[in-house]
Amino acid sequence: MKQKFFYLLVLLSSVMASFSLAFAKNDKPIVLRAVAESLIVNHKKTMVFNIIQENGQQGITLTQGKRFDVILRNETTVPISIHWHGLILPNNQDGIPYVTQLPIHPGCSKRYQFPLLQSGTYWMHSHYQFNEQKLMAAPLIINDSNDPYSRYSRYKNIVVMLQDFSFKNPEKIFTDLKKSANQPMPANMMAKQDLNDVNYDAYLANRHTLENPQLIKVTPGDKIRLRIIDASSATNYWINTGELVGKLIAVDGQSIRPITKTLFQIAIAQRLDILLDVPKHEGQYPILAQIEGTKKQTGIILITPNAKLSHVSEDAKQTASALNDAQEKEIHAIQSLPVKPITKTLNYKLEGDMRNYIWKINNEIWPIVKPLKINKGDRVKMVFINNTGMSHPMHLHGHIFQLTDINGKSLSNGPLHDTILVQPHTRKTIIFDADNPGIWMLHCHVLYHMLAGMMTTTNYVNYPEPTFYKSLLKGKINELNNTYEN
Ligand SMILES: [Cu+2]
Repeated sequence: MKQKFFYLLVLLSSVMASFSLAFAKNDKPIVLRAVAESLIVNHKKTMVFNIIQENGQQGITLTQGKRFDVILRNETTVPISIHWHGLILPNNQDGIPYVTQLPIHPGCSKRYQFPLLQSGTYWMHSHYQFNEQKLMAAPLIINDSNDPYSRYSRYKNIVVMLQDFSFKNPEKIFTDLKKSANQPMPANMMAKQDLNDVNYDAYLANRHTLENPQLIKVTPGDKIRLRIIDASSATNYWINTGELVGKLIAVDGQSIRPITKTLFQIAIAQRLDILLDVPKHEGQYPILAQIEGTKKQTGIILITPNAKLSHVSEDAKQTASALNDAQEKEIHAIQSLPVKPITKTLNYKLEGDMRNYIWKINNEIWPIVKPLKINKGDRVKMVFINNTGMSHPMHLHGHIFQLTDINGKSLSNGPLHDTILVQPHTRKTIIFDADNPGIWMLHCHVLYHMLAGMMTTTNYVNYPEPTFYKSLLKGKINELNNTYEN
């Protein structure tokens, strides 16, 4: 009897121990390390940034409905501030220096916690100065157990992160842009659309060029879900799936009515989820990304076990055109925003002063701005009017919006996005519901345009403004230097 009781006790305590272990495991935050590491590009060794877990894995894969619980550690020698791009989250978790938090000092860390409301392909990148150009970015994937194309199914998930790379220091790229903008432009150049500001040394797909591409082993007959992320600082691409016909099923993490073809457009900061069927025979299948307005391309290579690898050139046969609105007109959201009257209209004029390489929104240069305001509960209409000769990938934080109108032509069931490319001399209208109070960044995702002033915030009425944000808007930037999270 006594012995039985003892065994029962042992059993009970072991059950309780395993319960608490399971709990502890569940509760444990994921550590993300912002690090500097070496990378070989064009046969040259260079230092870049990365965001990795303790096991070395780049970025994170999470599950919808679970909590985002991350301890971000700055193991670099520069201040950082990481933004979780495309996520609907509480404003103070958004990772924006001097707006939602202070930068994280080298050697310091900060914990981020919030429920994961979405699923799909997202990413993270530093929002601090030039960090992003030095590759401080990583994938952020959220799986959904109900998604028929998720990792819970027979689909093999392959993330392809596209980045532009220069050996030149990004601060130098920026000052050179300002200098060259001052030079008079030849008359024949004036009329042309301006596509690429920066002449990069390399274009990377998962940190490889096509000269030494990432080879991804696949089996004949495999079903693939590509998750393509344009994590470039200033480059838009044409995605070419080549021999394999792609089925575009989601854009910016939002499901769409599938579109089947081999050529897709991706603008800076956007994501495309594309399904592919690997043929039932051996072969190599390059997935290419060609830079708009050039012949240059990058990409990864899917290869079956017994296929012979043949070299894919970094130069395409033909120059790619500029991205256009054809894909946007073709995409239909699976779930549109519910019909509701507009209660607030905000106009954002995108302007540039090319002579001084200054980029503006409503004639304001960040951070000296007077943000437009919305009320919680508003159905907001935002109109982007691009009066410049360059396209601007406009990103609104903390919300998903629907594209409803291009140049006065309305779209039915237009695509949902967190970032849209506004073409030169084009007007695009988006709508969203103001259901997430905060001070939300609204900016061009071309890093150099953003740093040259093309950034503002859209503020909810009565949302408390942090002291550092108020100082920033007053231009008291010197007071903010050397203030960090602690
Ligand atoms: Cu721009």
